[in-house]
Amino acid sequence: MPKALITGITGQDGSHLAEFLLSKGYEVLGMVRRTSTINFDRIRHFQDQVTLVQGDLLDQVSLISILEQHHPDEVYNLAAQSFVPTSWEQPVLTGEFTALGVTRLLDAIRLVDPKIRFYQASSSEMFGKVQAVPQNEKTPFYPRSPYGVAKVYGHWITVNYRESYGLFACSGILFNHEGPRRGLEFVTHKITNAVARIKLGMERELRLGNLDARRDWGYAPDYVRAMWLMLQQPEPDDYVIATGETHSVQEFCEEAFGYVGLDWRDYVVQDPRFMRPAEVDLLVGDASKARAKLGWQPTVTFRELVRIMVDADLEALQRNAHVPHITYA
Ligand code: NAP
Ligand code: F7E
Repeated sequence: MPKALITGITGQDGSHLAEFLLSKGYEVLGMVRRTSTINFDRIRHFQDQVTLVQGDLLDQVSLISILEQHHPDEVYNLAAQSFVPTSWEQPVLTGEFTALGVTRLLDAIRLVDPKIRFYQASSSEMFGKVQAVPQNEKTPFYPRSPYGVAKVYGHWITVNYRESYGLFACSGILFNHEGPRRGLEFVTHKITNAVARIKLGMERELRLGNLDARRDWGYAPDYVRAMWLMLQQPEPDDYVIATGETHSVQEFCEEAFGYVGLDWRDYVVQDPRFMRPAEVDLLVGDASKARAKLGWQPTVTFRELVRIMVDADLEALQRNAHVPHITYA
């Protein structure tokens, strides 16, 4: 039975990847950091099928100990400070987690077992102020936030450890991917949650920032499948994972409000609080390499994604599930 370690298992992607690997017959280890309150909402339904181990990307010894004690065959590094606005407020911490954390983990692998296959969660935010449209593996990076800068470091250190030490290390350059488990502060879930609340009479408006920003939004379960496919190839490599379609935040609003019979213009208010110091205006990925080499393609359209998220939010609110309000920008 192959064994995989997932850092960031409590996050959106970590929870989907764990379920995917369990369905493939893997033994799954999930690294979690110590918190005063348990935050296992996304993994509770399969928690008894995985082994949770304590560790932190800030603490190199914890990473080495986990590898020495559990001997995984594959390591998926999904842990990061992943919210772009927070990276301006906490740029040094973002660099520690999202950039140097990758080196700590790669070095632990190099020291303990260089045969381990490694996946790094790189991001379309690395393209930032895009130098070509659409973006592929050869497009130069121009990050626009401390988060994007940290991810560029994580990408290149992954490539560097592959070239320096021969590690089987892959960087997946994933464009935005969403679903009902997305954090509520990200724009898609913020919108679908507000649509559900407004539809149910629990809220009257939705305050957003830049409505013109365009993103290539896919469905998270499709994207974790691509991570696994990368580690099953004969050679390590880097891949763009994207739908190839781009939509604006406004179009997302139109689709989500329209689905429940509302006009977004009656509810959406633009609020400068949610504008960013530097914006990524347009992302659209070219995943032809992943299609050709991994046989990967998305299965959920933009319209289906919006509907899946609105339905899930309506359902959760109607059964009185605890759906928290967003408390920060
Ligand atoms: P997410 O929901 O924010 O999850 C992040 C995970 O990282 C959480 O489990 C979090 O643990 C953990 N974490 C944060 N700091 C840590 C530390 N110092 N030590 C150990 N664990 C730590 O993010 P996601 O959307 O699943 O994304 C997964 C990865 O893909 C991230 O690296 C993200 O930057 C990258 N990415 C995401 C997208 C996307 O569209 N979703 C696209 C491209 C790349 P807690 O639960 O304890 O906070
Ligand atoms: O913003 C605009 C905002 O926060 C998308 C992370 O997973 O994907 C994600 O980063 C767009 C931006 O995601 C609001 O200005 C308008 O242009 O949902 P987001 P992101 O910044 O694209 C990449 C690939 C990652 O790697 C990241 O980890 O929406 N926008 N109004 C807003 N965004 C937010 N959050 N809130 C608003 O009110």
